[in-house]
Amino acid sequence: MQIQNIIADSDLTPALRKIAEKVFESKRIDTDEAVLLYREAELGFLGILANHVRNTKHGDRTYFNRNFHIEPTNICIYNCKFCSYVRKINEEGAWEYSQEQILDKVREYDGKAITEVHIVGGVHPHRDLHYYGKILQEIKKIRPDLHIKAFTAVELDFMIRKAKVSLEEGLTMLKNYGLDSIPGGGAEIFDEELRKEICDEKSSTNLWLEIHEMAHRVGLPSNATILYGHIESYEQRVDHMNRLRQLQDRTGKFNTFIPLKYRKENNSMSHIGEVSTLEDLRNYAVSRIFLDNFPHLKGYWPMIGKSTTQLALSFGVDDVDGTIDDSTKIYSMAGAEDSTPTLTTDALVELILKANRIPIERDTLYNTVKEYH
Ligand code: V47
Ligand code: SF4
Repeated sequence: MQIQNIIADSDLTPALRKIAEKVFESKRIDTDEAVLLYREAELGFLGILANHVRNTKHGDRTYFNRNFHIEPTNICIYNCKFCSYVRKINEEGAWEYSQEQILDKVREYDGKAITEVHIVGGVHPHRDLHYYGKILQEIKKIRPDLHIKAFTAVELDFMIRKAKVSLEEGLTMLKNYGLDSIPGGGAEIFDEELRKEICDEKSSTNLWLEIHEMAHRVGLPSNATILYGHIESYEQRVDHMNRLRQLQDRTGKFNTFIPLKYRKENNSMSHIGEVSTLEDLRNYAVSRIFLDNFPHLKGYWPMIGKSTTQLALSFGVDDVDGTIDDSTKIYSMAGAEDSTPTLTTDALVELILKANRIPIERDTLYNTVKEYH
């Protein structure tokens, strides 16, 4: 009923009506149509379309997992302008955990029903893939069942080059050491000009895409992110998603798209400020509508806060990430809503139930661990 009403709405421009028809017929929208949605569509219209896509894929099912983060170091050779986290060796505030300290963090979860460890950090100049690979190997000895999701494409690029092996060899070696999948970070924004402006030195767009394509080919699924809400245009957001949609058409091994809202504290782009919650919701919705071949859309709650996460469940989001016992510092240092990002499983379940959705505890690959009613 709602669908017919939307299409019959006389206030709707023909172009928006055509988009609505496509979405309700499960047809793909093109890049111009996605830009038009950003520019012209009302929030309610976007919500109905995105919610339709979400409900077609997942109904009310809303996923979370039990995970913890390890950030081995914030020492990094690069200087991304949006980064609040990076330090140089011996600079105040720099940290690097030893191998033993990292393993101790894993041991802290002995006996706890955690299914995933998420490991990301800075690109340390002295560490290659064998250094990190051996840590993964030791983690698997302590906890063979734990899924290791580790290292952004930017970290992988450096550690593989440092070990002087090809991408295919490096990724295969890491897989053999114990790597199970790759997180979505380091994508930032693919437009080459803009990438030059905000993170000139880090791995190029083509390399990011090549690493994920190769990872998929050697059997490592991955996620993808976008850093939005800074100086990018709508066209550049759509271009970013289009490159991901094309890659996903070839491999089908991306699980989740995660829009990351630029946070402004303690970095050299602070003067730009931040976009509104309204813009966050619009962005989730257009992402859900455009990325028809991505199974999941993640609203990363430590970044946007709990109430926006609940709202986002009506704008295409079906996944809220995990019950992060350990704190991730990437966002708290950049001024995210939640400076101590921890939620118990009960609290996360409650958050989803209060938004009238069904909480599903999942593993990293979206197999159901437990359904909550
Ligand atoms: O690539 C850095 C972002 C990313 C800021 O795959 C910032 O499940 C906002 O990719 N404001 C790393 N964002 C984290 C990441 C991630 C997070 C959660 C889940 C998954 C997953 C992946 O953090 C970086 C960068 O885009 N970031 N600084 C900032 N000031
Ligand atoms: Fe280094 Fe990542 Fe920060 Fe860029 S965003 S400076 S690559 S830690």
